Amino acid sequence: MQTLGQFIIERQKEFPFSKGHLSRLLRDLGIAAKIVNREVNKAGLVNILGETGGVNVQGESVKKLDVFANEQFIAALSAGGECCAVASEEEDDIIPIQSDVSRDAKYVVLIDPLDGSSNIDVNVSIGTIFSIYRRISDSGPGSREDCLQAGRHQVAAGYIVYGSSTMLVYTTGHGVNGFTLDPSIGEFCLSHPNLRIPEEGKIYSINEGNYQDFPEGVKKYIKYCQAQDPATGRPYSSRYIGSMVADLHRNLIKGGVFIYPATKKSPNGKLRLGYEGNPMSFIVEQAGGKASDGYHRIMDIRPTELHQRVPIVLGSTSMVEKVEELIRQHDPVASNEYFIG
Ligand code: P6P
Repeated sequence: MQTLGQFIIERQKEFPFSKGHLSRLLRDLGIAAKIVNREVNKAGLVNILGETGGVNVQGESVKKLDVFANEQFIAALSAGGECCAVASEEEDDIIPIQSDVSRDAKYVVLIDPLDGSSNIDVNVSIGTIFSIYRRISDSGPGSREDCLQAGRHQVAAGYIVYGSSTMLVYTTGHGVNGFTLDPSIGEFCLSHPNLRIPEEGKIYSINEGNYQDFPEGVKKYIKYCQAQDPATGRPYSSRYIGSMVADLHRNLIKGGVFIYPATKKSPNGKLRLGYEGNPMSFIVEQAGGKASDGYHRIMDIRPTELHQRVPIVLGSTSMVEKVEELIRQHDPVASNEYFIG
């Protein structure tokens, strides 16, 4: 069984000019993930359930584990010496990192430390999502510009899903690999080498409670999924956990499409481009799937704001293309315009 550390070092050879900086950064994230996992697994037993009473930049009530996870990942990245700035869902602005150890840091990390936190108190899977870019600024602490790059410039992306088992899934642009935490040795071990998402799927994931607020094309797609057509395996199954990492991980393994569309109330949807849309798109594309906002490839969108929202359609290619076809047919003009390219 190969551990995450052994795998990272072995794969480092794919980057002939690599000096090991990205490898160390990925290992730093893996260490923080193990610490967060320990607390998530005992959340019901210690006083870290419930809310801090605080509200984060998204205006969402902050759960104590959110705060803990945010602190752990920022601490690991600050101490590791490979990261010059962090942009976190839990922080209004970027966290520049300047210390003796990070003087030559080459990377910035965008992170959702604990996604799906509304599920913490009901014991439903939650997750961490991260996205890594090479800095574009010269030196010193990282800048906002370093953190506002189009998703196609990511050098790595991944997620940790704290579920029936804890898994770390990541890509560096050479395919997707999954590692399962073996608590008996405290190591992430390679369990899902070269993950590929099925071209076809029979699962659609969307919060149908918002149906009345969806664009016409999305409504048509939901009805398409529900139609009786044995030749195409319909009706599909509706599976929606309300935790993006868990929903995406299931669809990555089994095939399916995850949709969080624009709505009348939220013309840019709910999910964030920097630390949800882009990293999950990188993983899905590297696994052979597709990721768009219904009109544009998500990873071609050039961000203008750290916490910018983006509509999301991602998963099995043929399913994403069906959603895009119906959206373009019934909603020919995007309700939002982005900087593309
Ligand atoms: P809704 C969790 O709060 C989250 O950010 C994602 O993990 C999840 O996919 C989505 O929001 C769920 O949103 O509006 O369906 O509850």
